[in-house]
Amino acid sequence: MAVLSLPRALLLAGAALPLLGFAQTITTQEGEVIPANEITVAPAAEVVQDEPEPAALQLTDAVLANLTAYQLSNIELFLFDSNTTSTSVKRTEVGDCKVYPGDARWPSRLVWSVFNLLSGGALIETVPIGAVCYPNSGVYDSAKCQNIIDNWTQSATHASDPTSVMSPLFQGETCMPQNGNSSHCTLGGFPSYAVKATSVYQIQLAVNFARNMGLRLIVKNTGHDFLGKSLGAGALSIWTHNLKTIKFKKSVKTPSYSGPAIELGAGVQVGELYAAANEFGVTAVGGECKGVGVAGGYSAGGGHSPLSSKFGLGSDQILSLDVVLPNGRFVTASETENEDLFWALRGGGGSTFGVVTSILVKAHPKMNFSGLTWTIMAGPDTANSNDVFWQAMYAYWAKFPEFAAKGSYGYGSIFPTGTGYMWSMNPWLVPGMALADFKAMVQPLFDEWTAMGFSFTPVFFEHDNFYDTWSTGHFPTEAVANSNLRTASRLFPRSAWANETERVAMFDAVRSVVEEGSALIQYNMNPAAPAGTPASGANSHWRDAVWFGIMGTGWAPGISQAELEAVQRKITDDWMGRLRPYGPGGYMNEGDVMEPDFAEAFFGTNYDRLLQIKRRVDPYDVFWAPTAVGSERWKVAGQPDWLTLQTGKLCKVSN
Ligand SMILES: Cc1cc2nc3c(=O)[nH]c(=O)nc-3n(C[C@H](O)[C@H](O)[C@H](O)COP(=O)(O)OP(=O)(O)OC[C@H]3O[C@@H](n4cnc5c(N)ncnc54)[C@H](O)[C@@H]3O)c2cc1C
Ligand SMILES: *[C@@H]1O[C@H](CO)[C@@H](O)[C@H](O)[C@H]1NC(C)=O
Ligand SMILES: *[C@@H]1O[C@H](CO)[C@@H](O)[C@H](O)[C@H]1NC(C)=O
Ligand SMILES: *[C@@H]1O[C@H](CO)[C@@H](O)[C@H](O)[C@H]1NC(C)=O
Ligand SMILES: *[C@@H]1O[C@H](CO)[C@@H](O)[C@H](O)[C@H]1NC(C)=O
Ligand SMILES: *[C@@H]1O[C@H](CO)[C@@H](O)[C@H](O)[C@H]1NC(C)=O
Ligand SMILES: CC(=O)N[C@H]1CO[C@H](CO)[C@@H](O)[C@@H]1O
Repeated sequence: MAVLSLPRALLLAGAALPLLGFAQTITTQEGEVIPANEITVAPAAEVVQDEPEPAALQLTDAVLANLTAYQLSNIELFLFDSNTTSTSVKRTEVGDCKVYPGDARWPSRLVWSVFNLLSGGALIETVPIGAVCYPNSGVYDSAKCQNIIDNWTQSATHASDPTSVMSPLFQGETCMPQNGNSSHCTLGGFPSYAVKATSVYQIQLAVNFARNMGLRLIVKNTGHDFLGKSLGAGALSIWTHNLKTIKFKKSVKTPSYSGPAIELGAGVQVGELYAAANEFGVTAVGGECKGVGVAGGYSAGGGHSPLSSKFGLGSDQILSLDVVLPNGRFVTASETENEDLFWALRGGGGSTFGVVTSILVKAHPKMNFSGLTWTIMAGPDTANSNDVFWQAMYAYWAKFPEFAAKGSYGYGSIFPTGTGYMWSMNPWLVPGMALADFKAMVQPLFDEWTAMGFSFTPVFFEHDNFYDTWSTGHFPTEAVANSNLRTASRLFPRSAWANETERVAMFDAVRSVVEEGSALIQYNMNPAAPAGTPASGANSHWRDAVWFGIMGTGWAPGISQAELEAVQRKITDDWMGRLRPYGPGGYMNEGDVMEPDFAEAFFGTNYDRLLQIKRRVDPYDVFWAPTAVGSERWKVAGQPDWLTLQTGKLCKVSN
């Protein structure tokens, strides 16, 4: 039999590329040379007994040894780091840039077709999400186009596409569906190919291939990232969205934890976790918007939550992680295995140390949630003058350390209306607090407000579980994918409240930024690590913060390059420049891609150790993302120094 001996059942239907099988061959045990195609070559996976998906199918030495023995053409491109010959390793070492489409060393279509065979048909050549709106794209479809335009602000539209992202700025706003009749569809910052990962072996293959060929490699889960980290021109992308395992474990014991836990595949989203936790009768930690990827960028970057004042950051929930390393090997990191990685992967940032395939997180008991919402208007023709609005805001800000200490999550947004402000609290809540206690906590502030003539109408709530608290209208609806918008953020430490003069100067600085047109999305919370949490690589600035503020602004389409530069510099240099003295930290997941000292702002005191670990596990920089640990060595070519888009070659920074 000329068929490789992997189970045929593993063959997946639907190869996405035309297979030019005749040029690719394998040699049978009888010495016959036959074409390599979906019939003769099974996916490069070994079934691992007792492992559930996605780890049930892994790329192993045994699989590669078989494929080598069968002399499958080009198999050396898929070997692990330890097995690569000097020539293939050299590919990574010689180039000044990652290999790019059009380069002599860019893989031929034949090579891509071998990859597709070995990955069970998981390779997808990129067609930008908006291409169906472009009459000359070859895939024009007016009904599909209309659907994408109608659903553009829904995160699911982008999460379910292999390459679409929710900050289109960083792909160059190319091939936007809304512009189908007036421009051409180009790839811009989109990757060239994506692997639709459903099993670990496909991720291992992609990592080995990218490393051996010197390709740019990216990881896209949902595409929520605000800094362009799930994009990259000329890249191979690993798309983790379909890794959807959710499993409840009644009792898990680690050196620091004993209790229930939930195992989450890399693609599980906040809404899916919350619904599952509700069914299991427990409370799980995630973000506020339903579409964010819990085990992806969210917990890799720390992850703040409505529950953070009680249970810490998203990354503090993690008991262990399964991860494909830059060398292609699949390992577990926990308190007792690969301890350095366990430390780094919890908060040290996505797309840096490997591809996380699943995480095991703590599950907390069900509890009551009390809180309130409001919408307050200020400005002419409203109940509040702008002066009283700011007076009221200062009174609220002044109590942040106190509210944080009581377990608050105060999540609000302030939008300039042109003549005044709209302040939505959505919501302010305290996990585990009874409504009477919550009302008592807020009363002194409300008394101050009443005395100053501030008009406000709180709407209180209490629920006996988190799912109802989250899903019954107290939180805003997730809306994404705005064009021409950029954000930045700051973490303000408790110590900034100690001196009243300095505290008021900080409030004045924030006020001045909002008065100049920035929105302010603010969070009052206490994201300290709860006692007993193992140390982690999460940004040290989180730990003493009581105020997290996201600011930023948009601009009109089609403005000149000089005007565009002015807006970008205003955000990074002027606005953030005013606030950095008070809040040196920023949040990497909701931060400024141009943050001047990103190592200090996004990682704090953990940067040096994170960098050491990065250099050890990824000496070739297989993984790179803007502002990620170790990213200083590379730069996207052709970008100005005031905004980095992902639309060019990734090249080494000359020194
Ligand atoms: C509407 C909205 C609401 C948000 N709400 C919150 C919130 O409440 N709390 C909060 O903390 N943050 C919030 N965020 C920010 C969010 O945490 C980040 O955007 C985060 O990066 C999203 O991760 P993702 O995996 O879903 O997105 P992606 O954009 O797909 O990935 C983000 C980064 O993580 C990397 N990555 C993804 N998966 C993996 C993996 N398996 N292994 C290795 N690297 C991986 C990617 O390469 C990329 O660098 C919000 C963002 C948006 C747009
Ligand atoms: C390798 O090939 C041998 C001989 O055909 C087969 O018995 C074995 O199961 C294969 N192993 C793997 C992991 O594919
Ligand atoms: C790769 O190296 C490992 C040891 O690190 C060895 O066991 C394995 O057989 C090698 N595989 C191939 C295909 O050479
Ligand atoms: C493009 O033009 C066609 C025909 O006029 C129209 O039906 C369609 O809605 C337009 N598409 C967009 C994205 O504006
Ligand atoms: C929990 O909230 C419910 C309302 O959903 C309320 O009836 C109940 O008394 C609360 N329990 C506690 C212990 O506060
Ligand atoms: C508070 O800060 C101001 C301005 O930096 C300074 O002049 C003053 O001495 C400080 N007050 C105290 C009590 O430290
Ligand atoms: C979730 C959502 O808004 N879906 C909408 C997508 O667009 C179609 C129209 O093209 C609507 O019918 C759906 O409701």
